[in-house]
Amino acid sequence: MDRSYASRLRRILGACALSVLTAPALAASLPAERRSEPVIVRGDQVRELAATSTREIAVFRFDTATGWHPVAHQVDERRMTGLWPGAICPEQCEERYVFDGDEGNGLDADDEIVFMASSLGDKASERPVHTPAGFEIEVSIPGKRIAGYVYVFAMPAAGKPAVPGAVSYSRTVLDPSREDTTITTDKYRIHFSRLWVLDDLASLPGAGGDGTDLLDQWKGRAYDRSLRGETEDVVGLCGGWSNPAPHWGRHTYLGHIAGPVRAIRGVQGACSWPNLTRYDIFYPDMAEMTVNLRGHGFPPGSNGLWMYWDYAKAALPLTYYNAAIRRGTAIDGNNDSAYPNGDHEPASKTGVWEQVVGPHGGFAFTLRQTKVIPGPMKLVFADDAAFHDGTGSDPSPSPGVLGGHGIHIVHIEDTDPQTGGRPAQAVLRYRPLAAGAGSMGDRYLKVDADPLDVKATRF
Ligand SMILES: [Ca+2]
Ligand SMILES: [Ca+2]
Ligand SMILES: [Ca+2]
Ligand SMILES: [Ca+2]
Repeated sequence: MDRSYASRLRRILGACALSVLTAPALAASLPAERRSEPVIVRGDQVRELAATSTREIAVFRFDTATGWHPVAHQVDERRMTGLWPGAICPEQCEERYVFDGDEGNGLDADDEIVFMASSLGDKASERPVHTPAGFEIEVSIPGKRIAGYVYVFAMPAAGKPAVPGAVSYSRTVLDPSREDTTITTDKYRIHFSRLWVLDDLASLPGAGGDGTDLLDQWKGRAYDRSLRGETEDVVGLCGGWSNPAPHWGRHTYLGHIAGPVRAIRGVQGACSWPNLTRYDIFYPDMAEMTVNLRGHGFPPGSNGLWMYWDYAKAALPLTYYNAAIRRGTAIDGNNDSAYPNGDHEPASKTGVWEQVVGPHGGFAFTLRQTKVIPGPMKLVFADDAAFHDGTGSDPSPSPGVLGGHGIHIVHIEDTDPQTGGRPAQAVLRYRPLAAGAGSMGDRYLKVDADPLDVKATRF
């Protein structure tokens, strides 16, 4: 595309730039839990744009009253990547985000154009003047007639209007095992102090919280919840600080992407599971952790794996809810006789929700098995200030567990393709809640299990 086209387009669109933050009418009629959903258009849905530079992909919405408006979006490239040296694709590979800049082939089949459902606008009848053919993206709630639209065109990067970002990702490496990484949107704040250690979780005023750190630390365990097991502190080093166990030692920060609508962080390896990958994606209203479980089995009797959240004493009072305890149980460091320390309901293969909320705000959690985990999984809970699980610092001076909720994979078959296993995948989403929020878990789980339909047609 030539320069005169770029300048014409800038003139046409320039007047719209100020209205970027105005909520479009149709998106406003979506339920709140739908407005905060990401919409992902894969490259193979817009084939005629193949090989277009990702910088030249532009997304607009049309408003019947006010015309065309640019939409905050980003294009994240992905490529098939071997899980270990010499791996043969596709069985021994995964579609991985390109963290090192440019894939070098423009938009291709597995790349993702992403924007938020809150950006959806009206249906347009014709393209903006001078704009070559692109795509109409129709987004609808499954089973409902309501639909919203955006339009994707190729245009010179110089002609694209700037749209402010909504996610900040800042990472400083302190030493080989420690980092100082903060993710902030106007709705929440998250902090990582190690590859696997998430130790700050706050609902911010944009979501109706007050910014208090609700969390002591997220806990990830193998074999035992106590220090006898491997903890999230050392999972990136396997065998402890002095024994990085080179044959197990592929624990790698794959990199990150920080764009206007999402930040993505990739990690590979967790102790004796070098082929596991974890991707954390941070959207303006929601964080999403995808774990591709690939590792040796944990046989019956091995005690399996745990992942749970442990809260901060300074954030109390908090109340914990799930589908089995809808009235909630107080998090106060004393086990509720009706919901004692240990394993509880089996975690449904189709998805579970949990929620923690108090006067400082809270979070709703959903967990789905997107590739079924070959082994029994239960909800686990511990609200026991005297139960020492070995990591974290709260309640001080002797760290116990406050409202520790999450999952226990009691045992699991081999999931490592390097040894013939079939990989499993779990997706955890967590969303900030307002102080004193009512139960949102059911609604969010429905949204996650039944995402928006995305249809692309030539326009
Ligand atoms: Ca690609
Ligand atoms: Ca590409
Ligand atoms: Ca903390
Ligand atoms: Ca604790």
